Amino acid sequence: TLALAACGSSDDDTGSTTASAGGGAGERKVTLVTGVKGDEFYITMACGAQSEADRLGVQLDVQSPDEFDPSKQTPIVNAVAASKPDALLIAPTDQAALYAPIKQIADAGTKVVLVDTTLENADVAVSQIATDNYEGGKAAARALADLIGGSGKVLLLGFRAGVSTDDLRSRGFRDGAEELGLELVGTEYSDNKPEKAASIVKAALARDPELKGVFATNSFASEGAATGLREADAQDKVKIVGFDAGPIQVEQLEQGLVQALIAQQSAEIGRLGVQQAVAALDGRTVQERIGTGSTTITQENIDSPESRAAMDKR
Ligand code: T6T
Repeated sequence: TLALAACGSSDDDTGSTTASAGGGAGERKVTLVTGVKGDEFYITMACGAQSEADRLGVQLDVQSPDEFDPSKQTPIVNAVAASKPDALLIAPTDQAALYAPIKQIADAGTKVVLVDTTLENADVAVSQIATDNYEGGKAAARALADLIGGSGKVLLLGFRAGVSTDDLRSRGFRDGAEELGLELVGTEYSDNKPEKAASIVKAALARDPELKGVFATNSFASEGAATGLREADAQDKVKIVGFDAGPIQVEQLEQGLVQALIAQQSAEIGRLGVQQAVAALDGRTVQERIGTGSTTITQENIDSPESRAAMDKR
């Protein structure tokens, strides 16, 4: 499968050659629906899911919308429902809008595991696995406070309101900023587009030349924020803390365009998702909620084994 082709060498030595190596008609089918195509966080998450699927002998199919948008993800969920997989792993792109389509597939007997993002009402899922995003947002506030010397004006740059990860990271950041005495000048959304993130940051800086820091809540927001500051020639004045550690972000950290990254355990979320789905299918005990941690990566610890392991793969 595509997902496996992108997964690098870590599990190549198992000799596994995708689902076709598995059993015949009786083999269980698991579908993973990610938030968006081409996003290294989800690519890495899918690799973790694939290695666990190989280990447990289940078939994994990965599907991704072209944009991070509930109106693009919903038809995919509906098409997956028609194929009646045994289990669905999904990262809902909206806390409310994806409820009905996911409920429909759950009611038809597919076991649902929410990975990365969640729903306002998660009663349709047997398990939810996600980074502790609220804590991640607080960690971002601490990192930014350190970088700007403890006080000053900061901008919160989200990617999409109504997505659980963004909402929780933002809440954690706001609470952390308040506790630490940072002055939040505003919250804006980049629609998961680096270009939009870049122009938001340039406009914010033009409005407020005193701006000292930006927290960008995901990889695309962070990538664009860094580009925007470089274009405004303001990379020395304004510090950026970004969520995620994709290849472009790591490069920007190395170049000093971004000062800290809050990295997730992307592959682990995928691995645990398949593990919990198979436990549910086997009638074994399932963990309703699993929180995974985050790692703050800076130039200082960028080469540590822990930081390297937390980076997403292309
Ligand atoms: O930050 C991740 C993910 O956790 C979030 O839900 C959506 O954006 C990413 O995929 C990064 O691009």
